[in-house]
Amino acid sequence: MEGAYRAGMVAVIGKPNVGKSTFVNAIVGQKVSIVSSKPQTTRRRVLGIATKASWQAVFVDTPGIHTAHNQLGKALNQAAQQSVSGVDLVLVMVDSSRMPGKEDKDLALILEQAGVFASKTPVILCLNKMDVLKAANVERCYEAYKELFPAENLMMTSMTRDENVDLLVNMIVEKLPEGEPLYPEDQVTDQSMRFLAAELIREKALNKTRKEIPHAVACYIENWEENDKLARIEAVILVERDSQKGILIGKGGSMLKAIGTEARVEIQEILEKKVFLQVFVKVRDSWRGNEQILRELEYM
Ligand SMILES: Nc1nc2c(ncn2[C@@H]2O[C@H](COP(=O)(O)OP(=O)(O)OP(=O)(O)O)[C@@H](O)[C@H]2O)c(=O)[nH]1
Ligand SMILES: [Mg+2]
Repeated sequence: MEGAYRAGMVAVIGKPNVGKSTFVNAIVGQKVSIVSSKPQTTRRRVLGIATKASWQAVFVDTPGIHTAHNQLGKALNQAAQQSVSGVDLVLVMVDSSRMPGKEDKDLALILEQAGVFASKTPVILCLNKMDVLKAANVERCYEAYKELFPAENLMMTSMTRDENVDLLVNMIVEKLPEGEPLYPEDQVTDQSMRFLAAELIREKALNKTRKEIPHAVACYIENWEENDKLARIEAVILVERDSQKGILIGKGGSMLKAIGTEARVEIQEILEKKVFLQVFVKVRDSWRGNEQILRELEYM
């Protein structure tokens, strides 16, 4: 006999760059939230919906919690903190390849203040990136994180090597409440195709740039025309300085072309039709400190 159907909301929370979005995409089976090696990749709450024969888990991917230096950073932290309330389970993810530092301690405090460990909502601590954790440090690291985040359930994983991810999923599913699916079975996210397309362009830009540039990049869709056979999309990459614009455009436009080509291929796959994508670069001084622009970008 099969058990009852389980369905629930799971907040995925942690510092930037620990692998939260990588996990959510892996479970959903599709890229719903962009991933990069740069911290603060995720900039708003993104739902990733995984539906199976006997359960549905609605993951709330969140921006990494960090020490905020501007309006954008504050908005990111706020979006993440708000997402721990009203869920059925909280998954706290850490980077197990490093010993906990100040940002981990700050995060632990934030979660404690939000009542995460004291509430009835189950908490799972996921120690990710075990593939880069030195064998000699395993025990020390494990104990240090366990002490900092007093979760009743622990799992060490490697998302990139697909190690223990299935065990983590089992652990999650058995804690979900019994109930009907919350979303239609073919829905994988709450993000619009427009937003996802802009995010994919930003992802390519993040992966090709270094230092301060990834943080200074935003992306939005300026125009979108679509029929049965094709989509014509005009997108804008926003930066804060002329020098950043120069880097994003590249020699003879080569960088922008590469970003556009890579993004177009992925957008085409999702839309299942031909895509004409034009990307422009615009400079808006200090947009990260500008509430109006943050709202227009839907980061607030
Ligand atoms: N070595 C290793 N790298 C990983 C693992 N999981 C994720 N990564 C990498 O870590 C980087 C960050 O991954 P993301 O999924 O974007 O991290 P995030 O926690 O969503 O980051 P923010 O959105 O900035 O909060 C990417 O380069 C991933 O490929 C893992 O298990 N091992
Ligand atoms: Mg992310």
